Amino acid sequence: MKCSLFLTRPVLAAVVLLAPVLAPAVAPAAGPVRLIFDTDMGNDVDDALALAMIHAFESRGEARLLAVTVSKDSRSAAPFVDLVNTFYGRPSIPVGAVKHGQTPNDTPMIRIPSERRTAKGAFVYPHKLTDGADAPDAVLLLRRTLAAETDAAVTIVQVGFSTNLARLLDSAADSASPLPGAQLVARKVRLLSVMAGHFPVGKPEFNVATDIPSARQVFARWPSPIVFSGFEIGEALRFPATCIEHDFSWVPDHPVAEAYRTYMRMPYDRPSWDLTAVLYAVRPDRGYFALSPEGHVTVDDRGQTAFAPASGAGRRYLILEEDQKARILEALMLLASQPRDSSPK
Ligand SMILES: [Ca+2]
Repeated sequence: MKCSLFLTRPVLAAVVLLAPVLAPAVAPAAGPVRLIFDTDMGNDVDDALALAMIHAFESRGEARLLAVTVSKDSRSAAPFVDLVNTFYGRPSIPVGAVKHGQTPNDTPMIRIPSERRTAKGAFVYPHKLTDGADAPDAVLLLRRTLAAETDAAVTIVQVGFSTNLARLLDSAADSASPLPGAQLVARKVRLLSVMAGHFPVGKPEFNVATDIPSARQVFARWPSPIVFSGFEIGEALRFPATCIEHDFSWVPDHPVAEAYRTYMRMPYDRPSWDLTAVLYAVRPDRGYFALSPEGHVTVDDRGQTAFAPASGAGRRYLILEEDQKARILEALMLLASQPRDSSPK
């Protein structure tokens, strides 16, 4: 029996609207994906693995990391980002930091690698930025970076709270650009790939719940398409401790492996939340994930997200198919542990 024969037209329309979509949310970029990485580095270790992945993509000519902005208001977060960038041979990537932001604590996974020194007193992981308070304001760096790019060139990956991007939307014209923030974003950003929320329904998620007003603002007002990697995606893709123990040993001291070993007692398999947002941002057309139809994403008073299908609304969430899990996890492991360029730029 062909059930569809018995569906009335409105029901049929609803079925079509809710069917997963395989086409990317935006056309893939020509050339390397021009990335800004906005991270709450230090609250969990997946941010560090995600940054390592971005460097692998840059080494492969698939991405260009324009800037990193930190949404965790911590003295060691920006220095840790700077030392990872330096470790991969790219010490001049600008790093900005939130002012008066959320989670103002230093955690061992960012503090210890930032402070550790050799017997002769040098940093084990060299870096110039030694205090997050000395980093430029994240919103100013976002405005400068976007202003310098061509139209619709930039993909932003947000894997922490929405504090910086909400402030960017509200920013006024300045010496970086005559455009107010929302117009600057509308002109320069092609896609926002975020790790946030829980879809289609779930519990309040940390990145949203930590700064609910900013999440609401970005999810409602952001002018470009947004693709969400919800809690359930990374939760279903556990990054194996064996990868940390074996695949990062091409160098005696690896800052990301050290952060992983410091974050929790080894061995443990941490969810790959932030890594999935990077993977989609750089390879949206490789069939790793299916996409939900378009809709609106709203946030309740506890930080729980809700999705309401609506054609043209410009927000979608990733859908993980069971038969893609092993393939995605292998890609995440290979990219995150990829040795740095032998001839760094
Ligand atoms: Ca994060």
